[in-house]
Amino acid sequence: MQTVTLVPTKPIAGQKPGTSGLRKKTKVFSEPGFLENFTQATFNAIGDLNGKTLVLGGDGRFFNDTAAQTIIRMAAANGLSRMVVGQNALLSTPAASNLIRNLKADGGIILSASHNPGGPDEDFGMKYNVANGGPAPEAVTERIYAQTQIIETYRTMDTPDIDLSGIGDFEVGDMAVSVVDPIAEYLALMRTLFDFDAIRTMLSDGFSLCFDAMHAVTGPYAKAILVDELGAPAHSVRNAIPLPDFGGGHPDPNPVWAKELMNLMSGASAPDFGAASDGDGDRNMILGRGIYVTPSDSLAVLAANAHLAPGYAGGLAGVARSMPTSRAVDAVAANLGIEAYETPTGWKFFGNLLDAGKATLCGEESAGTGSDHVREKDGVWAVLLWLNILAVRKLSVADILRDHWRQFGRHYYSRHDYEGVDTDRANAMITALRDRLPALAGQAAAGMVVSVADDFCYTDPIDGSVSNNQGVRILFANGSRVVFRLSGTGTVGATLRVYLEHFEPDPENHDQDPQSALAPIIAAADELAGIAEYTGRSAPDVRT
Ligand code: G16
Repeated sequence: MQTVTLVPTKPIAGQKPGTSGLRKKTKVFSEPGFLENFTQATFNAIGDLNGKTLVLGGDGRFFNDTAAQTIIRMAAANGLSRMVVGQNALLSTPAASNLIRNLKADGGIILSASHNPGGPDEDFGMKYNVANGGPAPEAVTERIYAQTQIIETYRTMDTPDIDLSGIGDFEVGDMAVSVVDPIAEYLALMRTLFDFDAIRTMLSDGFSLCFDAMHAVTGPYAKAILVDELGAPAHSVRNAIPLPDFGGGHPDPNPVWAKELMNLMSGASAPDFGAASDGDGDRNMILGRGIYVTPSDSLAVLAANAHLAPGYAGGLAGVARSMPTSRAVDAVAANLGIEAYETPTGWKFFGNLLDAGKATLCGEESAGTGSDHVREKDGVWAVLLWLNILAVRKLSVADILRDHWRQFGRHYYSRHDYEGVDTDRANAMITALRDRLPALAGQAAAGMVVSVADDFCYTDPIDGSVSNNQGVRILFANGSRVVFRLSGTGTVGATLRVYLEHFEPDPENHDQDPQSALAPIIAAADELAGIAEYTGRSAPDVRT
């Protein structure tokens, strides 16, 4: 029996979990005591670990393996009964969610800073998921944060690293450790949801695809599913080996960071379908030959067509989207006669709706779509649902999208990001907007008239919890909308997000460039909020 060591420590500043766990520069996370303090605070917040099972895995970024070994030791020293770890300390976020649910585990720790870059000079992160497989709700993250403020010691033990490179069972102190295949159970779940035969036939009939794993965690999943299981040629999966620095890029599936795929899809040799996923495999980007599908449109198309996949053949109970996500899915819900829920940004807000069976499909403008099959958004799942729909409808991505707009109208949409803005200036801008909310109604800006302006406040329909200040939204008289919000996932300064939306019912006007279609709203947004003045920037860093 190894001895437990109690290491004296003190609270470390900056350990407040954000939208999706705690994200910091790797240098900060790997400072002596930092990871240990946050891990101990998490264990303290969970309470007695005796008799409990936790899942552990990460997206393979730099420090992933070292951090996993530290957490395993600390879990044993804290009296955890069983830890189930993905081989090589890898687990995509949705696969971790699935494993927690299948094992009826008490929760899980996922090591990832999602789509943020990785490496010694980049980002690291850690999030705690609860027993339903979803991100910890605010009450739990607050409890973890409270523990970081009063911590005096952390518990560990002097044990050698365990071999995570193969599958097997180990003991660390009195704790049982199982190292498991990170893909098998996830693949089994996907088989129950989708018509793999139909997809296989489509692929063998010559349908071509390119999945860009961006050197991140979905590489092994995409190879196992798309190539080995469904028969796509091996070259269909690119950048498939997870690298600690993601090959130097941002593993963020959007037109800026997945430029290589964008170029391929707009070129002469474009395959029929293109997709990418992020660092930890919960985000997705969908492309057709010569066409980019916005995440908001993707959610709407999936909602309108999900019944074509076996897992959703019974129809949808309801849909949910984060508030800044375009209202395209609302139009589908109205048509289907089902409820459309509007939640704050952050997947955790969908958890109660999914658990209560009120929503089947959920999505966010930030490239996340998912369903009640797990309690996280799921990049590979979104790709498979698209493929299933394409296999049944036998239309191109572009035709499916145009057909959708003809039926429901087109919600032109774009998000403008201003990154690394001075935090005080960004806060000042939002505060000034908030202060002027009542006065904004009726005001004209750049030829647009404001009809309603408010700061989004959400009351959870299941547990009644209230979340205030979730984003300033301004609705114009012509139905267009702009939302202002500060990101909860950045690690440097503040990131201002400006979400722009314009509804166009007339099919004659469905072929505009989104930035042109949105130009009046972009101008009005700047005039109303003083973006240039507060940020000192004349243009956004990223337009999605
Ligand atoms: C996380 C959450 C998402 C949320 C996103 C928002 O994504 O899981 O639900 O939409 O953050 O990010 P921000 O606050 O920067 O707008 P991920 O993929 O980073 O885990």
